[in-house]
Amino acid sequence: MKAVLGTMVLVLAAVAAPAGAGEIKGTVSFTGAPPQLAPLKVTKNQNVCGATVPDQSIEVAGGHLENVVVMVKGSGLPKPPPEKIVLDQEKCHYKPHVQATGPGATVEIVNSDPMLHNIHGYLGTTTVFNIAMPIKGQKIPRVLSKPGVVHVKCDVHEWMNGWIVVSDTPYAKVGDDGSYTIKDVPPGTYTVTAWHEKLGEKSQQVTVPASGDAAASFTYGK
Ligand SMILES: [Cu+2]
Repeated sequence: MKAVLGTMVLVLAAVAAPAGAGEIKGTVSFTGAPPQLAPLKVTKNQNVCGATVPDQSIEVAGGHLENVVVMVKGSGLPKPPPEKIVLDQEKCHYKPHVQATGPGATVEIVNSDPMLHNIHGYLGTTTVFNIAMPIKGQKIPRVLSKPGVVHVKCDVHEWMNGWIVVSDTPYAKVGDDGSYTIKDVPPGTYTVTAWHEKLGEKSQQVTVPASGDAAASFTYGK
């Protein structure tokens, strides 16, 4: 009886934790003085949006570079599950400025402003959505079927910029503290790539051991 119970426990343990799946963890830092970006001038609908909006194209806080997405690339990786994300248009900027998801995800596009935004998403030069949203509180879903970096712009307010990174391999958006964790990576050697809208991509190889985790940190700036 004891032997049978022992076998059952082993089987349950194997189901609960996929064999040897590890995590890739690290930080994304910025060395040197962060660039001082002038705020962007609002030339339309100032009554709602104010005179300027912050330039979010390079944001550094506490030595960490914000708005970075880290992806693992290589063979044998699990596909990220489709999920639902939200992209809000509020006071003439996109919230969040950068987000990441997997292919098949539904993005619910929201207009929180009492005037027209025309949200236009590009994958390279291809339009993936192009929607006029004149009504406050309007919500329109769109499916992001293809992997790649979707650049979101507004045809009414040319200073508005946002990004949705659609990754068909495991990914993580770097948190406010500059750290990230990519979970459930099977043992193997992969390329880990950090993406930033303006400062570009940085890659390195990592090996996730048969048991345990791997580390990959990135430094931008000087
Ligand atoms: Cu707009």
